Order: sequence, then structure tokens, then C-alpha cells
Amino acid sequence: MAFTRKPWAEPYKIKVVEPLKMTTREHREVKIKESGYNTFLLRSEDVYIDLLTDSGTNAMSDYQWAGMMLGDEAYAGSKNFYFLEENVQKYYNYKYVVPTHQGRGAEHLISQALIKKGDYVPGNMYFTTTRQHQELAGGTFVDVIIDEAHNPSVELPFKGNVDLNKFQALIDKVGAEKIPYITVGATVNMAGGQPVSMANIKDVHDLAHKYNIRVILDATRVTENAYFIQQREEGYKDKSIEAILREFCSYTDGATVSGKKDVYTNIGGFVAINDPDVFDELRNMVVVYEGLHTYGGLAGRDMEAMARGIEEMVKQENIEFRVKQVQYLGDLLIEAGIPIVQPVGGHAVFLDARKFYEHLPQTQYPAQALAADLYIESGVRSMERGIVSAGRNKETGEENKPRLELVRLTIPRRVYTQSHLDVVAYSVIELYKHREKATGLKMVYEPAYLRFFQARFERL
Ligand code: PM9
Repeated sequence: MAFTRKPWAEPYKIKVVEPLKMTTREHREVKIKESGYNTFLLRSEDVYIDLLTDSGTNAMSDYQWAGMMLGDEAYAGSKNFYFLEENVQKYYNYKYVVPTHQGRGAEHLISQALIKKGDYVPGNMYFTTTRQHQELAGGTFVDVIIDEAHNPSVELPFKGNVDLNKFQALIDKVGAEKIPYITVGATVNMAGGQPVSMANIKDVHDLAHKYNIRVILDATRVTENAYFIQQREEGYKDKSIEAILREFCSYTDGATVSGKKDVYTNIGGFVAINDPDVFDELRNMVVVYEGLHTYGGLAGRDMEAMARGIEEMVKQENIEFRVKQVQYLGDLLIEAGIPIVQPVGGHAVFLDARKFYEHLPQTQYPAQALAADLYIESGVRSMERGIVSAGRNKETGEENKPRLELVRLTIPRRVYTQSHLDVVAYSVIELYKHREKATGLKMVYEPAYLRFFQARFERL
């Protein structure tokens, strides 16, 4: 056999398997209709390959599972908390840690602690739950990502970077005292998993600190970002992921983290901070909303799994395989001429629904329709990341109309093999062949918050 490339494979072997259920097209047509054409409302037992999200859907290692048996389920002072705290300090480089049940718990606390009514919170593209908490705290999110991030086909190595001119313009317009912090997401989920360069985070730090504005990192997928820096930024190719991560975080004042991604766990999160006064406020609030400051809504075993997952996430072979697997699916689709966001990001391949369903206007929710159609075609579950996810303008009530109208094929960590990804690519390519037959959707139920989770649609 002649290889066209050097083969690579999973840096683990499989110890436990979970059977998958195959379904018929007729079954799936009924199920998606019953689910209001929203893949979030499907039962997972009706899904074949589940690429809805990489959040909490990862396979934990034997080291993590063994740690679960060492859960210290004390109400106060669990030893698993101290281990988690130690590893957050060691690997993420922050002084203080407050555990939360998941990422949005951390976002809730930081937003309530730092944002006052009438404040502005810049960020490198919105994330759904992050912006929601900022708005509920009385703030207004302002997008300061570089323009290219909104264009699916512009290829840049660091397409998640903050545009410093946009950040400066906001400071000039509203005044630094109205900006409690800037959120920097790394990698940027809604832009297609695009990274932020070390040079950029350093510049953001310098500009923000000149005006006494904090930098809060969304470090949910920061390990993927560190890998891209190692591969793409001058001066980092011989540095370890661990060293890059510490340096990256050193340019920020704190972080919110969903442990359900990089850290490989099924639940968990934390907020970390360097300022002792902010820590005091966070630690005080966590007892109201999550639980005591040494468990934050988690069982001791969950904190142990997170602490151990942090050690695993920085291992070169793990992060390299993770990103390469995503690239593998992306390459299959690019070769077949499928319109996707390029370059391929760290956690998912994003189909460009505007180009895929060129004949459908954005008001007919093309990405929502495409996610539903892909499920009908193959049993593969994906997620809309377009106009439905973008929600409404909080002042005018008008629908936000993002340039990016995407469907996300998200790869859970250590769960699927290359063969599964071959099946996914084949299914997308088949659907693309008869794309002109697709019809749009109308929304028939719209929840007030984070509507994409529970909205319902009908075929037009
Ligand atoms: N992300 C995702 O699928 C799960 C829920 S939203 C559909 O991508 C970032 C960058 C995230 C994220 C969750 C959260 C919230 C914060 N920041 O889900 O609350 O991608 O743990 O984290 C999801 P939790």
C-alpha cells in the first residue's frame, strides 16, 4: 500500500465501548419533526454519530476514572478541591480558584462581580452564554474581533485576534471607566474555533492595563489555542504546551473555564483570578448560586476528574491528536469542494450554510435547516451557529443577523475514530449533491433566553 501521508493514530487504545444505534431515514424524519427541527430537542438514542458538541461529551481516561473513586465527598474542605486548586495554579498560572458547576456558572459569577448597569464589555466575538450573563448583569457586549473573523473563507493563522483599533475606539467612545473588562476567548468558538496569537494577547493586555481595564480570558479551549501558537507563531515551535499556556494566561487577570471541553470531563468549571478583592467577592457569591467555595456545585469526584484532566490536556500527543482529528474531517470536506470555514479550527468543522444552501435567505434559517437535513440524511447530529444562535438585539428586539451562518460538526475528545469521521464526510457530501431541494424553516416557538437551545420550527 502506498501512503500519501505519514499515518498517525489515536494516542490511546479503547477499553470500554458504547454501542451505537443505527436508525432509518423514515424514523429520523419523524423524530426531527417531533423535535421542532431543532437538534437540541432530539433524544440522543435517536442519534447515530453525535457531533452536537464537544462539551461534556468527552471520554475520560482510566486515570480520570480511577480518580473518581477517590472522591472526598465532604461538604467542606474536600481534598479534591485542593488538588484542583493546585493544578489550576500550576498550569493556568492564576492565584485564586473558585469551582463552579460548569462554564456558565463561572460566567455568571464574574459578570455579577464586575459589571455595573450601563457598562460595556468588549470581546473577540460573542459567545452565547457569555453574552447572556453580561447582559443580565446590565452590560452591553461589543464585538472587537478582527473583521476577517466574520468571513468564512479568509485564511489567517490567528483569525481570533482582537482588533486593537476597535478596542481603542470603544474606550474613546464610552470611556474606560465604563469598561470593567475585556473578554478574550481562546480559541474563538463562534468564529470557527480560531486562535488568538501570543503577540495579540500581549498587546490586548498592554492596551487594557494602560486604561485600568481587566483582561478576562475564556480559557475553555485555551489548550487548543496553545497548540496553534506552537505550530504557527514564530518563536514557539520548541516550547511546550504547558509553557505556552502559562505565558498566555500571564497576560490576563483571570479566566472563566468550562471543564467540559479541554479538561475532558463530563461536568465542571471554575473561575480563576489574581486580584484578592475580586476573589473575595467571587468566593462570597459562589455560596449563594453554586455551593460552598470548596465544591461550587460539584461532587468531590468531579473536581478530581478535572484536576487530573488538566494534567492530560497539556500532553503534546493528546492535544496534537485532538486538533489533527478535526483537521482530518475538514480536509475530507475541502477536497470534496464543500464550503466550510477556513482555516479549520481546533474543536469543530463549520459548514458555511450560506453557500451550502445558497437559495435560502437567512430569514429562513438555512443553518438550522441544514443541521436538520444532515440528521435526516445520516443520523449525524450537528448544531446551528447562525441567526438562531445570535438571538435578538437587547435594545431593539430585532433579530441579530450575523455574517456567519454556520453548522458546527463538533468532535468530542477521544470518542470517535477516523472511520466515524469518514462516514460524517460522506453524509455531508451526499447531502450537498441534492442541496437545491432544501427548504427553509419558520420559527414557531421562541424562548426568551438562549433561544437556540429550545426554539421550535416548522418547514416552510
Ligand atoms: N460551549 C458548546 O457546545 C456548550 C453549550 S453552548 C451550545 O460549544 C465557551 C467558549 C463555550 C461554552 C460552552 C461556555 C459555557 C463558555 N465559553 O457549557 O456552561 O464554548 O460549561 O460553558 C458549548 P458550559
